[in-house]
Amino acid sequence: MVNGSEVITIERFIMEQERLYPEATGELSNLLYDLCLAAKIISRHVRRAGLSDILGAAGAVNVSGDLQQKLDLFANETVRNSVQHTGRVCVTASEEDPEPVPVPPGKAAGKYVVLYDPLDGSMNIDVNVSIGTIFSIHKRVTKKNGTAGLADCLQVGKKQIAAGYILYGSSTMLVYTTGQGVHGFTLDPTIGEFLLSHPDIRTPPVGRYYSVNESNWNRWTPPVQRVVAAFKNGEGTVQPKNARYIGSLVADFHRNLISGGIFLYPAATNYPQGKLRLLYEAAPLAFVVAQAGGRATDGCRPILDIVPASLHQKTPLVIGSKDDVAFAARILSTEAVVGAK
Ligand code: P6P
Repeated sequence: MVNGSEVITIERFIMEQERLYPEATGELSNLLYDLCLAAKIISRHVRRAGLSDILGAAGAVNVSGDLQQKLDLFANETVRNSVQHTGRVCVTASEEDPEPVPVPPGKAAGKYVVLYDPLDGSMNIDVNVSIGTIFSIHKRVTKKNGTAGLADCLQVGKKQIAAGYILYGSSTMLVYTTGQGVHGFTLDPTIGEFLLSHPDIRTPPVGRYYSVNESNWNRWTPPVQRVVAAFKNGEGTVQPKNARYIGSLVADFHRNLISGGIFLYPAATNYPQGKLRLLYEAAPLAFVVAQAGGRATDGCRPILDIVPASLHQKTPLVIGSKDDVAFAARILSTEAVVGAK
């Protein structure tokens, strides 16, 4: 119950948001519902992962070299099947597919593009740690009578129409933005509805937590080491923070979004471009965090300003409470320039 008085379903909330735009056709609203359906289906299977033959590795790796899990592939197909038959989408692209997937011949191609990570953190599935789905929605840029493809996917983050994630945690939550704030919905499995539980999420300017895999310490540059040490021990006006790192981006991001915190996956000698993907991990979360009052950079540049050159392009990521991200950028920008001389 929200405010102890009424239940607001995601359907009602999306409709009320749509009414703010008289020119809205309802296609984006319906696309968001399609993603809700995918979220419910994936959630059902994630919740039963230990009871059905859907655990474990699928025996292949994706284009980024990540070992694909059976649930990865199930989630990948579920999202695509939920959006590609509706005439609202022209092309999808996923972490699990090497190339963009246009809607099948004979199917109406709509004006939206869906980029997604179907099940981020999937190595945590077998040990029952929270995992998530991340999605990014753009408008088609190629001509309607052509075939949609890569050009429709390689769009700068600040042009996103909507973005969000589903967190399969202690409860299943869907959090999204269309540029009008960030709103969180919790799935009530007894009625199969996402109910508004976190209206207008705002993230504190200074975080309680810092989230980073410190086993990479010796693989980082000295400026990165200084930033992490500052969050650990304090530096100047930066107070020491609690360390929290689950190793599942959506779970770490969501905790920090609600409580305040900073997540870092910097470049390292083993990940010279960073580990996380720009188009369907960093950019959608950067849109969400910006709408909640936070920030996201690659250490120096705003994530939302980075023009992608390839579909599975990786980027270093520093994301969360705006003052903490700004502190990191001051050090990483200055010392990066010094280092470059
Ligand atoms: P590491 C999961 O594999 C993932 O893509 C993100 O969900 C997570 O934040 C990161 O990688 C964890 O990487 O190198 O710390 O195990």
